Amino acid sequence: MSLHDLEMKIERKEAKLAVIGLGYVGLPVACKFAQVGFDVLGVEIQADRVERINSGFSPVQGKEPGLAELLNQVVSGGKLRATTDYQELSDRDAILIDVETPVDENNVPQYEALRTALRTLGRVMRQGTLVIVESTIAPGTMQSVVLPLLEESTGMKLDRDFYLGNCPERVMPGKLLQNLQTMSRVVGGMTPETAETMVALYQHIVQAELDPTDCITAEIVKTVENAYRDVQIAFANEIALICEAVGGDVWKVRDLVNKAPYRNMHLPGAGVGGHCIPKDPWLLAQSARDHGLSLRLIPVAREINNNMPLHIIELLQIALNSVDREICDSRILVLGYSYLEESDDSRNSPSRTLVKHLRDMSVDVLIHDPYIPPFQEDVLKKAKGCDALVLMVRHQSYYTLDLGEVKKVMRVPIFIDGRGYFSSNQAQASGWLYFGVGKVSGKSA
Ligand code: SAJ
Repeated sequence: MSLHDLEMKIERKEAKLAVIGLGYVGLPVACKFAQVGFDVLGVEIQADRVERINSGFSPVQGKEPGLAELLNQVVSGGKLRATTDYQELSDRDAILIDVETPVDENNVPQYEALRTALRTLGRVMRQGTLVIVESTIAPGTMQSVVLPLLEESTGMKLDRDFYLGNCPERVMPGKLLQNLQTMSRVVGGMTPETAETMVALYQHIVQAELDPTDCITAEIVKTVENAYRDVQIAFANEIALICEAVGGDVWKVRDLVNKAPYRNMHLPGAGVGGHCIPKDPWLLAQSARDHGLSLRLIPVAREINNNMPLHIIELLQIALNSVDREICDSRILVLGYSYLEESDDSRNSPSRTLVKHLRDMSVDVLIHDPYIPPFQEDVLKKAKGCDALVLMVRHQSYYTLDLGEVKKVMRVPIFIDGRGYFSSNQAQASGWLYFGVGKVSGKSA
């Protein structure tokens, strides 16, 4: 099929679509295309997820407004079906790939899932198919990994027998469907004509700007937008450390700095978690390394942010020593285990790092998190006999805590504030020994 014929089928919503990888990105996009009337096949290796989806239930945990209802609607309407069998891809016209692209402990990108998906797809893909990689990949990966693998596994030639593009996603847990519809997207095609056909596809579900470009630009934009955020957060964290040292309050400083035009100082805090921000800067750095360029700013920003959970431990040690207690003899309650407020997603969360290090120091650590089942028991109960509360995530429910009541059950009323939870005068009035990231520490409240 020619690209023009494919574009006509897409415009008439007659094109048969597939999404490989039904995770937090693939599932919402499969549902959205099904909702507007496309026949969508979801291919997923986890049989239990396939079964759950075909029963009309969303496997995505956490608060995702509208997703469960939409999934049930499109599955029962026969527009979305999930399978583990790649063979079923043989009648598909356009195939989106949304598999994980993690980095290993040395921050080297791991493309096993992507390679497997491409090889398996290549064995069954028919002539004239459009393949779109939505996963976040290091700049240059489309040319150096995706294209060769597809040509090798299909025996076909790009732009003669199949078409290829890269359209990175911009979703955020808690707003998956909303972001999908309202965020602009970079649409990278291996040729301008392919990019235009991709725009014709995405405009069925995206109500924001679609920016056609080439693949290398799409790959760079995606990794840069997250590296930008990581560097900005690292800057805020370094200013927090300066404020602690010289006696300032970083939250007050940040508010006033951001009154200056063109300033946007991010939020300092207990660290940077999730599956995007800690990873994507390394994808960018890998491409630079592949071209003999060793970066400085981006890796240092990663180091600063990765160090923040350890800085929380430093604050804890200062606080405990100020009341002649040793950290190894203490009991600590960590408030918040997910990587982000109002989420149950704890991937790469700063709290994971904090808890591991504290337990390695023989500290007795308890965890509370309103969204993560093992940790949902009442804070007042968990705080009993503790020597410190460490706030790591700004879950809304922590604002309703009666800290006066909590203080009564503590052995020592130390509050380590990792997220600017208290304003300074609140700390003074509430009777806690308060130490906060970016604040003058040790003020007995
Ligand atoms: N964080 C800070 N300071 C900040 C902002 C975030 O310490 O100023 C921490 C958070 O506590 C969290 C981590 O960084 O641990 C990541 O937070 P995030 O708000 O960036 O949330 P993510 O990881 O879900 O980021 C995603 C990204 N979206 C995509 O990759 C498509 C990111 O580019 C978006 O900016 C972000 O969602 C968003 O806010 O939409």
